[in-house]
Amino acid sequence: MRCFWDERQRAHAPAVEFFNGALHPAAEHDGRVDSILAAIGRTEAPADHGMAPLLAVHDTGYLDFLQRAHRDWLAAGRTGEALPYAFPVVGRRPLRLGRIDAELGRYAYDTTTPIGPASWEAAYWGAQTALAALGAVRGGDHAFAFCRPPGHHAGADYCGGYSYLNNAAICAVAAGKRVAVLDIDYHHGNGTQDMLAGREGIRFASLHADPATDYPFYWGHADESGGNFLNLPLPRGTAFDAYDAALVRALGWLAEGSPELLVISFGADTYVGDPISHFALDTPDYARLARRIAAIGLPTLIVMEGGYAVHALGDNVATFLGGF
Ligand code: SP5
Ligand code: ZN
Repeated sequence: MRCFWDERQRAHAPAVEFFNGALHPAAEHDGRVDSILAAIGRTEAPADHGMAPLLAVHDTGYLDFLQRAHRDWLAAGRTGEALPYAFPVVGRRPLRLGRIDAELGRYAYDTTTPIGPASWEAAYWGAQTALAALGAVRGGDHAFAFCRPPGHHAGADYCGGYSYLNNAAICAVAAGKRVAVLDIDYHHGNGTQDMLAGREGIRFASLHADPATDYPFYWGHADESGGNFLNLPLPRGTAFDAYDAALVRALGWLAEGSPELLVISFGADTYVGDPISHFALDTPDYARLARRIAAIGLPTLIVMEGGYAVHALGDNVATFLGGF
């Protein structure tokens, strides 16, 4: 399978994230890169498709903010990475915001997604990596986009969950055909759902930890399905058999849309040893999942999302890709 990666994605190297009342070492750190690159072998660098495919799904003000946020942070006399601490309550009226802290809260929904000096460049080349892999799939093949930072928690005008640009949504819309988007990261793909809801010709299905117990809490509940999206939350402890049964359901529902292309948001944080997650898939299970998905016979773009057990991450990714 052709694999795409751009070295500029490495420069996003967050040090810390804030949750449960304390700063923790960032789970989405640059050590994930070598684990995956060593396991997948040869990669190709993307061409530059420019801003147009990003602007097709993201808000102009948000993209402008991402590009200048860290400069504005430094200009305010801060050091390190920009993190929000105050957030507008849902339904507050739009305001013209001046101070960087006000804007950070406006364009983010959590405190785990720091913006550093190289975050925009890394996210931009992550999106270009996804678009290059999409181009490779157009020939009728499968391709893997090693995107980093991840994308599926980012919405049209917000970052969160270590995500800044939604690579899967960018590609689903750029493809310009009937697309099935399958999200099999441990966490609900809230940004992708928000961006693709109601889009003609696109269906979105997500398997994820029950948001009653797990991040991102406010999306992905079982009764939050309808129209062009389907949510299948699963309890902590879910292992292969129950996961596979939900996958069969999701694939059947996606196939009803007669898709011409499958986009997979792939997270390896469903792994039993993941440090921030609570499912129980083992390394060989990723090949079984891939074979299940490949059996539907669609050209497939695989986009990297989460996965934090660095010692096993490369193996899990390579095993998944090998199953195709
Ligand atoms: C792309 C992706 O996988 N983003 C995930 C963001 C999850 N952030 C959750 C932060 C809270 C983690 N709680 C961990 C408890 C460890 N004992
Ligand atoms: Zn995840």
